[in-house]
Amino acid sequence: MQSWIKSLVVAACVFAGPVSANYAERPEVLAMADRLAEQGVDRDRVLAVMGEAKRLDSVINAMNRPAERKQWKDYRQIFLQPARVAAAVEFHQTHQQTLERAEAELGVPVEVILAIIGVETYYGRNKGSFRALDALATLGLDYPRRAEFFLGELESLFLLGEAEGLDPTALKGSYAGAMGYGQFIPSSYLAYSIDFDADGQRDLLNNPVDAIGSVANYLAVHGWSLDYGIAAPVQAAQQFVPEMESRITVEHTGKALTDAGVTGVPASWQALELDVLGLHGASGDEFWAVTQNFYVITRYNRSPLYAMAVTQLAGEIAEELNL
Ligand SMILES: [Ca+2]
Repeated sequence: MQSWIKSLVVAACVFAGPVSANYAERPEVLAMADRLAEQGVDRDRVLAVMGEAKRLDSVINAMNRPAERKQWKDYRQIFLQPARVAAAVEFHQTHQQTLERAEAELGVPVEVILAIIGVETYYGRNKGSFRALDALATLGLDYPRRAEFFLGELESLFLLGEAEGLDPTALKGSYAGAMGYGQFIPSSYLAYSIDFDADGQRDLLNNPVDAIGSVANYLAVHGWSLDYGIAAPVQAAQQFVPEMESRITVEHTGKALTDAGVTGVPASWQALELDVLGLHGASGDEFWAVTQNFYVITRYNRSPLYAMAVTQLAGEIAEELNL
């Protein structure tokens, strides 16, 4: 009798106890494996790979202290450095023809492509050393705040492996599962990467030609326009900034801003949809009129500080290269 009760208690602990350390046994993963099987990915292989996935506390710690929590005056110093501009010039020397082809075919300026790759990975120097599988499993299964998003990315990692013949256990990236020169998360890799050297594979991890084309394609698909710039400094615009260093929308015309007393809006931007971004700069608060192109950069990374770092790095690169 006693042993019968004991085994019942043991069984209850097994079923109601802490969630399994083996990711392959988690109900979310079993459901994911079912969904992937419907899309042609081998279910047993998915579960075998998930059995190898490791929870990484370093990934959770990194998620809890992103650089975007800095103010602009500190954030910009990370990216707006002469060494990064010099690295852009060097990358341009190697890939000038590809960059110019991307601008011609996809309509995104050379310096903007360079700035994105420079901010993301310092021209491939910091592509990330986490296994994407471990990072995405950790965030999808042990980081409740963003679990739904990252479980979706984990699923996309398997679809990517299937589509491109890549081994999901071999792909490396950032703590958030972003991969390659341009740091594409799996769903973006699937949706927006292109085979820019036409060798039959979309390789953003080791092929800078595909990476350049894919960064340009991402911005192009999200609405980049060569008809206007990105940002211009303005004055007397405080009333249009309800929150400093906050997300932007593009909903005021340049004319409306000008009519309301904002100065510095370029004459050619009067009919465009714009927003005003307020930043805590090194010399005090600064205000910028920003176009749809700025908004497009925030589709790459939601932070307006990120988008401004890309914008200003692009400006410095263009100056250095006489673009
Ligand atoms: Ca290729």
